[in-house]
Amino acid sequence: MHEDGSVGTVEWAVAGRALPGQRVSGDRSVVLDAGDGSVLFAVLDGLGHGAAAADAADRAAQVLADNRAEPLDVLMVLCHRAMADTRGAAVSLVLFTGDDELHWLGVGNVESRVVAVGPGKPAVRATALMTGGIVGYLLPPNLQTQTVAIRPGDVLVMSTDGIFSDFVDTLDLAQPTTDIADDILRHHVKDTDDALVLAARHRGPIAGAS
Ligand SMILES: [Mn+2]
Repeated sequence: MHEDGSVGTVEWAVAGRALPGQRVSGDRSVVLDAGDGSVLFAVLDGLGHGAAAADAADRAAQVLADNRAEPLDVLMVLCHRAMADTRGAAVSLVLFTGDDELHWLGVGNVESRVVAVGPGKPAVRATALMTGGIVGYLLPPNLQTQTVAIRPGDVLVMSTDGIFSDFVDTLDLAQPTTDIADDILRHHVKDTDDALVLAARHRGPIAGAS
């Protein structure tokens, strides 16, 4: 599975595949134009795998599409309610506001990182705090959205736990996000789970635009 596109100043791509032997993946991603130059990213990992996991992730994806302008903590609660009669899912939400800031909120095992071009190898500029829980089943009581800085050229990488998380050192940030996502999936996928990775680059203000 591969998708890519661009929204506002953001170029993004997603690569994923189902657990070998399964027809559907329970991992989903959502990229939504949230208005006013904002982009909402979500990566969802339905508990377990197969159709029941995909059903949980689909519910959350629909809720996000229908309520994209709400704050992240509200979106998390809406996802929780919508998945109440499903297995539930790990949910990570990232809002890029277009003004060099990211807001992020995650429950369960989806990793979100901002990676910057460093001297030599890429450097992790920020890592989202992961809060334990299962959205749809057990939501932690204090949902705290974090805000981090993102500079033009930085890449947001969100990955489910079907991806080994040691991919940062070998990233080639000079590549388009479509190649970044495909390379991470190809070289860091686990054989034991569905897998999905989303890469999004902040391109900064378009030259000549005011
Ligand atoms: Mn998983």
